[in-house]
Amino acid sequence: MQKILVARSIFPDVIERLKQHFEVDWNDGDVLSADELKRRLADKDGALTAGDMIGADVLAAAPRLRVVANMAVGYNNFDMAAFNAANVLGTNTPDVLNESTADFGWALMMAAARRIAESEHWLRAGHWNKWSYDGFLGSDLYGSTLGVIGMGRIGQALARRAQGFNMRVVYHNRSRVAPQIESELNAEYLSKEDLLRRADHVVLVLPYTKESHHTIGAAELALMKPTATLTNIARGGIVDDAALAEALRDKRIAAAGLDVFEGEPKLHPALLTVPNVVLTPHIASATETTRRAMANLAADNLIAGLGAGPRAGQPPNPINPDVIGKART
Ligand code: 8YV
Repeated sequence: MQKILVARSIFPDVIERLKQHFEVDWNDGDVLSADELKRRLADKDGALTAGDMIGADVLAAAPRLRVVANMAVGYNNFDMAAFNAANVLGTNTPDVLNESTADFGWALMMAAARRIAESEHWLRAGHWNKWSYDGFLGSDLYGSTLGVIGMGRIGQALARRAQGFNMRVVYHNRSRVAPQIESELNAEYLSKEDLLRRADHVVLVLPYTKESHHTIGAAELALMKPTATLTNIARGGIVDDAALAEALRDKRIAAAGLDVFEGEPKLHPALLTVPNVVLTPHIASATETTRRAMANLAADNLIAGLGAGPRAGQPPNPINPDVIGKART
């Protein structure tokens, strides 16, 4: 029987599914250190990960490893050049999380714009003793301009919701989306700089790569309106968190909503000192239905990638399909 490592705690029934095909080594505890990950992968044919860093060193320590299934759509934790060099297949879990993640982007954006977390903290601290006309004034979403940076599947799901709020949609992406999608979403393509100048609410939904590192830094924040909000549901590192904390402290933008952080689960300490930011622990895809769908899709990918189950050899979401069928090097 082939051996796999499930590197993270996941739904026990998904582990049971995997056990029908593989000998399963399940890490149901704390996140494995790099050394422990290498040690546990040394005799494995496959792995199921969720954000664990898999680089050339890990692949070298795991000479039998042929498939790594990430329970995430983003796979910046995989060094794909190393995967390709070693003929290791990487897979991800796109689509099943689009709507939940788009819903959450709206929740964060609305919480930031309408100061929901900030006012709740104030209330809980016992400060509320009278209604006041200017208490926690925020900015409107209805009728305003939404700026989406990263118009992929989640960006499009987010933009679609803007129609109910009578918002103009402007977007920036590596390349323009098809004219039909632009007209369906009523979305106008802009340069990043023009988008930042025009949008009332900016949401980041782009993948993290070397190129997208610090897409939003001090220079970009300076272009935004002082009444604008910034929401990051993409990846830590896309925003320069130190620069953002400063901009929030100096009220150069009104508020932010952040679900992801550079170096998470650690946060830049300055973010914890500014009130006008809503902070959540990377939960944009976290609904019962969606996380189950992601876990099962990751399992489907691993099972098929390792040549088992009804789709043997044809995993649904290969990131680097060219390596399928090639001998591990
Ligand atoms: C994951 C995510 O839950 O899919 C992604 O890219 O950011 C989340 O949905 C998280 O990355 C853990 O793998």
